[in-house]
Amino acid sequence: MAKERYNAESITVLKGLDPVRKRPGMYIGNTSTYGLHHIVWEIVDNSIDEAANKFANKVDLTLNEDGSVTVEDNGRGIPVDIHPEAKIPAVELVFTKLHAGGKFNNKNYSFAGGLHGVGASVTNALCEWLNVEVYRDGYVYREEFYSPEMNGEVYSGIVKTPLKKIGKTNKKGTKVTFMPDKRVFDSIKYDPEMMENKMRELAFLNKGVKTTFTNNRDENPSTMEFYYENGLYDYIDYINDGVEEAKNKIIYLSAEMPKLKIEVAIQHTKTYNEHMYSFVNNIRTAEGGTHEAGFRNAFTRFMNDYARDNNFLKAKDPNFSGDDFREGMTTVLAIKMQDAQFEGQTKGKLGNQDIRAAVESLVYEKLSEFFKSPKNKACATFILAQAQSAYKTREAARKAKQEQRQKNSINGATLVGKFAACTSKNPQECELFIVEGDSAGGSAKQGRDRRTQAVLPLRGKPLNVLKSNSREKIYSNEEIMTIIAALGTDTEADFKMDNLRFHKIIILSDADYDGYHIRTLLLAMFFKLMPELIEQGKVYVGMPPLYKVEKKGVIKYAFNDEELDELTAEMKAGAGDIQRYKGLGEMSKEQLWDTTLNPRTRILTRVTLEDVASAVEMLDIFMNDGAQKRKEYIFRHAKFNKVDTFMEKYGG
Ligand code: 28G
Repeated sequence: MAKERYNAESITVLKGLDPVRKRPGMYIGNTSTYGLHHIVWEIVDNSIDEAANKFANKVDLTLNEDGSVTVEDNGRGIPVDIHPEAKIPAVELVFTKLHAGGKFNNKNYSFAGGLHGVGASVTNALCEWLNVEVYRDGYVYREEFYSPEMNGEVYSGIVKTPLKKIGKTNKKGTKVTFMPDKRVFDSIKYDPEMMENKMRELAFLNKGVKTTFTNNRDENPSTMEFYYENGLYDYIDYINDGVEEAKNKIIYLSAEMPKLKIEVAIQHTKTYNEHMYSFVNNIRTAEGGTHEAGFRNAFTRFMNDYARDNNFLKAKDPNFSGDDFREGMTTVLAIKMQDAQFEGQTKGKLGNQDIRAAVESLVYEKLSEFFKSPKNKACATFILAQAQSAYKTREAARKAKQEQRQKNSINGATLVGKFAACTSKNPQECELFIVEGDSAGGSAKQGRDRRTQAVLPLRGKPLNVLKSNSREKIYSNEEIMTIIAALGTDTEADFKMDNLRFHKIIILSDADYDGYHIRTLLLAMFFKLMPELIEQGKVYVGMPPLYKVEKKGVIKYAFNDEELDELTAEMKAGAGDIQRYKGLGEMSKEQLWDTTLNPRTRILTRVTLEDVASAVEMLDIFMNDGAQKRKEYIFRHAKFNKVDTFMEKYGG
């Protein structure tokens, strides 16, 4: 990469910080936990950019006792010379002007973080105070900023003490300490575990860079150091550490072009799921995008070519599918590029179209090199054997499914009797209640709004799909086939969201252990066969009340013990006025309508992927299946998308 010397003229847009204070959400998403951490990563990213461009090899993050945060790197130090147009020190520009900085014309940096690219001034704008020290050319420079309130107005991030040479040093770099403003943020509670994970991740993604995380807010202060000589190679090793099944050799590839850097590590294990962790400019792209697509195309195409060249596939054999090659595959893909465009719901998807072909051709080329070596023949054989068995399983599943479908005549016979359809054919207004037990099913059928609410009673417990990897078994399970038939979407590779007959799928089970187990089994089934339904928020859990309180003809319901206490006090009711529901089956059709079915009064909880992850963990099999899967789940869900409350509450 070409490294031009910084020149202050590359700064073009200069704007004050008031807009940031007025509308923080526009710049950092929100002013709760997410936003609080965002302003920290904003600063850390600047250090990492300096390191990614090889000017620094150490980045430290510290939570201080007083709630302030310190970030330090050993880079060149932010320039302190006076900017010719702005007539203030360059470092002051960085912290007091919106959009000031080389990042936005990409002259000073070859690769810069995209999502966090709004700059250090945003952090300064949202702090009570911020101090920066620059170690450069043998001197220590210091400048202080603050956000005072004068005449009822907050002046954000203005200079408190102008830039001053305060001493000599032989070190170089930048140190920033800041106190997030309590007038802006809901709270100043950090998530140290997430910060630790992020610093570790940054070390994996930037090999040769040492990152540290120090927590001095804890009773027992601690420092963690992360350093990985082999980058993503070490990352894969870390991710697959707990896998007990056989593991293939790690494939490690890296390639560099003038405007694109690719690093990828791949490892297959004798497990079933695929895990892909992709990053662009150190930012996780959980929603994928063009770089992932390019990588997948390259991998599938190369492995099929290799299989043919080495007589693994005969002339008349069809190619393996991408899915065949991805069973048990873990990939970490990290690219660095200019002008990354992030899109998607959570800005976690790379949109740059030209990246697809670039990644595809580079990865194909590097795979060819890797597998040219006779040393890596066994590595290829492992993958091809795995693909072969995946292919066979898939074929068997397809056949079993087809046969079963004919037997079941998916939309017809078996659905009648058990399943009570609704009369509306408009999925936008239709709801499916999956109800535990025939008696509750009966009340629900009678109590529902027949036009929009369909009811499917479950007799037994649905099969634990996580325990059984046999598609034959899954697709001959009566409960599961009935649900699939009712939904209309088909499953797995054949899944079609467009055919979904209900915009809400509501699980109604009792508030006891069996009910909880049934709910968990259903969630596991949705997760394995139709994860899109959960991803797109179509699955809900209904909440039946636990108690009925009846006094002088007035009936009220309580959903938990606290509510019961409130109700009995309010209604001056005694023990004799309280009925505890042992199950949905005990409710009359009217009661069921009032408490659980009626969209105006019921309580629904939308199921998230995190719910499923934690529910699924509870299943015995999951425990048996080893610590690795748990670890993968926690890794995948807790790290990047941590939610405080697992269930998002919806009021009807
Ligand atoms: C410690 C916490 C956060 C940084 C640098 C190094 C340079 C730099 C940073 O310049 C261009 C200059 C001022 C706007 C670049 C030093 C070239 C030569 C740098 C950091 C444009 C960026 N010498 N280290 N910025 N700016 N570390 N760590 O912020 O005018 S930011």
